[in-house]
Amino acid sequence: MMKLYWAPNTRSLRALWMLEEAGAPYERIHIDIRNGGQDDPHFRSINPMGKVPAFEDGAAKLAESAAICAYIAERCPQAHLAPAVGDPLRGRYFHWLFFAPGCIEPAFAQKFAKFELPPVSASWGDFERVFSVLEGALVRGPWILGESFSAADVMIGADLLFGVERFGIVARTPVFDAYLKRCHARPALQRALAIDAGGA
Ligand SMILES: N[C@@H](CCC(=O)N[C@@H](CS)C(=O)NCC(=O)O)C(=O)O
Repeated sequence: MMKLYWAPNTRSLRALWMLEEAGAPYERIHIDIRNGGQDDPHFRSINPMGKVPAFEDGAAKLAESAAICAYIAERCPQAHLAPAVGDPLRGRYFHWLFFAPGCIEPAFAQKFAKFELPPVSASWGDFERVFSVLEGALVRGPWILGESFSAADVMIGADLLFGVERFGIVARTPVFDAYLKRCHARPALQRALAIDAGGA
């Protein structure tokens, strides 16, 4: 059985949402990161970083939200959460899946910590570039790849949910609002948010 190591109101919402989309049975294990739960040796053996989400599937152990989402998409092909190997759309799928940790995360950090780097040398450019590029990619919709929802939407959607709705650091635009509305209409996200709100 797949096991998700998780804590409420954290980046593990992404993996939780993804598992709910996949529709396969999984066990959810709460790691109390606000009280040192991340120091548990078994948990550290899965993620030496001591961060949630982390994931176990038999002998497979991994962490990093985007990697977990990609793994689940392949583990549960019946849920069609990634373009098939050989489909040209798989290029853009990887592009946006990696854009979330590679560009959105550092853009958030830049905004919170208020630091400046030359956009030419910063790997994400800068905050404004990241969200204007993302908005441009979401104009067509309904999803980041067009018609098909994928693990990349879980990563992008969860980041916009935090950036726009919870932190208010990403400006609301009609494009982001419409995309988030479509995300919220998904029963899997509704279930994940309900679990998350229920706490441990
Ligand atoms: N790069 C990781 C980041 C995960 C992360 O930052 N998790 C935070 C909660 S949002 C955490 O577990 N913090 C506990 C700690 O660092 O001790 C991912 O994308 O999954």
